[in-house]
Amino acid sequence: MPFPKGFLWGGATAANQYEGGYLSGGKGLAVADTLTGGDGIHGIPRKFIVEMPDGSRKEIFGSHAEVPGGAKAIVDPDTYYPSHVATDFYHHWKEDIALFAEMGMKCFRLSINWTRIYPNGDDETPNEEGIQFYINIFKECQKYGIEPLVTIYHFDCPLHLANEYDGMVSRHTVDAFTRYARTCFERFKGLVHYWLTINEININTNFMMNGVHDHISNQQNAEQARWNLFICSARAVVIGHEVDPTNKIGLMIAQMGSYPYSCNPEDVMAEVEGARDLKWLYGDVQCRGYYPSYKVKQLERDGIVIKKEEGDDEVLKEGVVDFYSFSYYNSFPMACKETLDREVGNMTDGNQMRGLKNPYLKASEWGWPIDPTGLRITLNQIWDRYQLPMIIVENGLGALDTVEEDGSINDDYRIDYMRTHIKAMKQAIEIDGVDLFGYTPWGHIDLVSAGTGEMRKRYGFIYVNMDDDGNGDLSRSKKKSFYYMKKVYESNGEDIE
Ligand code: BGP
Repeated sequence: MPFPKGFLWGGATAANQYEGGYLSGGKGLAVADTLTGGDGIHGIPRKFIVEMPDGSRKEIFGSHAEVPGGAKAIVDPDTYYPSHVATDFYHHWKEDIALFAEMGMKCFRLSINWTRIYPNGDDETPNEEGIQFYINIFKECQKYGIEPLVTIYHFDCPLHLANEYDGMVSRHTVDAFTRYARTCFERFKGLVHYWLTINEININTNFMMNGVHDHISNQQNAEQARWNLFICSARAVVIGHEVDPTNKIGLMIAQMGSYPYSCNPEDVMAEVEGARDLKWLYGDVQCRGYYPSYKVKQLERDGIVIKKEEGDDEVLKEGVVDFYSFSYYNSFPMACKETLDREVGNMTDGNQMRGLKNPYLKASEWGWPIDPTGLRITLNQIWDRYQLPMIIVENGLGALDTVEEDGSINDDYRIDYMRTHIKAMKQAIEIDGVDLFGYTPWGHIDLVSAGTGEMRKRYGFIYVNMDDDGNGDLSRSKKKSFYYMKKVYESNGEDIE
């Protein structure tokens, strides 16, 4: 039996894309509440509407776009924001958790909405209604024997901290996060045992995720925010262990697979350097507790001096994680400048970034390369580097679904995607001996896309009737993949055909 007993089969969501109820129950505004929808297939990006220091208004396109210093993102009353209702877990949590149990889920990954607990991010006391909302959810999970896996911070920087404090650039935000994390550990003690500190910490130093202004033009800002994020994560680990030593606390990285574009040594070296910047740095720091030599050297070369506070280096050491979690959707070839200049027209999309096309791979409707073997390679690379238990906390296919006249949704393309990726996991356990303890595919119930703000880019095994313009009664129905996943989960991964 390749999958160990007690393997955490599940599904994954994030509050800013799933919960809705954006001002209900005392919740405050997050940056995510100021991002409009886009159209990924036709290349129309999401946008922010901001107020500039001189009082003028500006539209800023692209979820990773640079927001200039002093600009404040706003909610415009005449604009539609998909996250405000999202797929309304806020009002459907009981029904949804019952469906998760029916699908055989053993684990439910969700994130706590920082602004539901602290509406401005830095309030003195937490919002009790927000805390109760999550307690109810965890108790409901308990009823079905579903283990919650909680991300403390998933792309929902409080708007107040972004607009007034430049988000994660500021120590004020780090301290506010620390208080927030402590509240989560203390108030949800005994109900939650598995935690992730910061979602996709490796793609996080921008306005959308962290309220950082000028993150492209001001490298000092970006590097300071990166350091501050590491401090936040490490402090959370330390506090989580102090509050309950049985807590298991992990990092979370967008683990893009990467290959050298060719056997040209220059392409190979480009991959070594590119992969360090993109992903390994974040594991190296959070698993080992210090900045690796290649990062120290780069900062020296670039003349960046990070502002540290007393105790920072120690907390980084103490706050190393218990396990390694990651999202995996696609891989990209990496290449040296000469190759890149030659191949410049040969790019495609992927999770949170674009990259060179790989001629050996097919792609999703959104252009994301599909690479199950890359998942096996990735599991091996992480295991070789850190020897820590691993869990895949996001993976899946964003696709256009068709509802047939009889209401059925025959998503065989999604089933194929799941089957090939689960097979790769199976091989990594059975043949390579990696320590993998769970799998929570992304958006197992339809939710709003982070990259494009679309609803029609669906990942779910459970369909939610809601479209890109906010039309739909939010009713839930089971896709063909629901039954496939149920079979896989109930057989503990034995039956994947
Ligand atoms: C990851 C995020 C998720 C999720 C997923 C799918 O980067 O952690 O929040 O959204 O990607 O991406 P998208 O929604 O852009 O299709």
